[in-house]
Amino acid sequence: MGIVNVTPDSFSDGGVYLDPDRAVAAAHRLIEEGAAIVDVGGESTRPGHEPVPLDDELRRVLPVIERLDGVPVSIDTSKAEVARRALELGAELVNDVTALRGDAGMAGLVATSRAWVCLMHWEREPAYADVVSDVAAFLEERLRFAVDAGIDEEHIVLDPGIGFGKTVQQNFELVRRLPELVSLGRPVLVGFSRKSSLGRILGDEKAKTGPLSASLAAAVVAYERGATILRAHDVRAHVEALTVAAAVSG
Ligand code: HH2
Repeated sequence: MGIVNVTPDSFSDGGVYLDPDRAVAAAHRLIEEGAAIVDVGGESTRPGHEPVPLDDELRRVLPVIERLDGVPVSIDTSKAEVARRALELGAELVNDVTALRGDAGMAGLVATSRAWVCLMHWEREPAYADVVSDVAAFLEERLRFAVDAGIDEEHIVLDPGIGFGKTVQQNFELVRRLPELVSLGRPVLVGFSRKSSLGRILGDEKAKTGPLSASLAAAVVAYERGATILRAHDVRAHVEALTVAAAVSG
């Protein structure tokens, strides 16, 4: 999953794709580089981000998605109205970092439109007994909620939410013990690309991002431990690394 953030403030590519022409070109480039789907987002979720009003988010993402005919698109939003308009324009997956808790209309929308949905773990004030068991229990509960709301279980993807309310060690533990999340029976998405834990484990305690080399290491290990979808900014390098990892693992 290639990332196109149509935002001024995303943690690693803020402002780069705010212009629709550049965002559309980036989406096409990511597909050429081997992405299976492009995740278009109009609101940053980085720590301390500014909430984006509905109209601004629509103004950012719709002109981009409108011009992505033929490109598989995922819409990164927690607002049902943004998701609805994106789905009308052909988006296939709703990437909701609130796991259907941010907007009461989201679950029904996904159910009736028969879209795919990614449910991500994010607790704002976490008190983990065991981070992996707690994330697994959360995802299992959200999975049940989504199915009860009429969403086809076969259309649901789960995500531990790397970097969302977790320490550096907890982020790595989630990937180390990924099989415990894979055992919930749905495809697992991992988004470690450029995240600050990568820079911090390399010795910069104040890092806001991590380098490509570290992103690739995390993606390869996540893949080996059962991740199905890797969310990444640098698609060509990820496709190359994962192709080799797949060849080595046979
Ligand atoms: N991470 C980010 C945003 N959306 N969605 C899922 N499902 N999983 C993730 O790990 C995830 C996500 C944060 O990364 P990015 O989009 O690069 O930054 P920002 O939120 O600052 O726009």
